[in-house]
Amino acid sequence: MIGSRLMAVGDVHGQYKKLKTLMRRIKFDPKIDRLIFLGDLIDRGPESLQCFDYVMHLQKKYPESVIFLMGNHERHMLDYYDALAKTKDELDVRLLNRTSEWLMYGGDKTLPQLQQMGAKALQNRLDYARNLPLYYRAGDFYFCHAGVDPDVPLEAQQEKDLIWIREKFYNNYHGKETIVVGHTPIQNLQYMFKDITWDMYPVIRDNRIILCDTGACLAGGRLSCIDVITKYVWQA
Ligand SMILES: [Mn+2]
Repeated sequence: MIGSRLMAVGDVHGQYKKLKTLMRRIKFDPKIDRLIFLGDLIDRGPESLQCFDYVMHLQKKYPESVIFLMGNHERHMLDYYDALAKTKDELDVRLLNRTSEWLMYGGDKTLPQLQQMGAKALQNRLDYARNLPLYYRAGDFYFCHAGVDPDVPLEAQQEKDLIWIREKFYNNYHGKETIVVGHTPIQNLQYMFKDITWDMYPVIRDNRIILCDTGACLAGGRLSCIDVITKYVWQA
């Protein structure tokens, strides 16, 4: 289709103003475009719930053209509430640790917002989050939050890798599909890889990886959207 775009948006992390500005700049047309949010709408930023709700509503309105992928922060939120629902005897160490981890890694910004909601509204959000897809495929493009295990075929990827993996994927992926991810801000990646300089733009690697998290929640960071076909970038 002429003029149609296949766009990915990096980690938003509660930056609602940037999200709204970005959406104005993209001029998303649900009739011809596809818009994939790579996960981590919540945590760290002040308006996590607004970001989550905005994308949830957009996705429900245009289920064919808007995709909201699970990030490790959405999973963290779900683990927190799963742990709360268990009795002390049922609680295993993993879930228990996840509750404190979530608050440490930015959930402390999201939790007060969720606590102010009615039980039904909260349940609504959690049910929606629980059903978020882990990946989205379009032709030779594969979108997920963090990356894939390079030793495993795309069809057999596990959730823990799709939402958590870092170095093993960046260093060893050599598949034929282009993998489009968020997860690690490019500000941090430049410490891992000498050949990456953070110039505020998404990074396209030689081994067919497109990194879209430009640290919207960090000082000087931006929220980025890239059309993976033309490589055109919009930012806020
Ligand atoms: Mn993130």
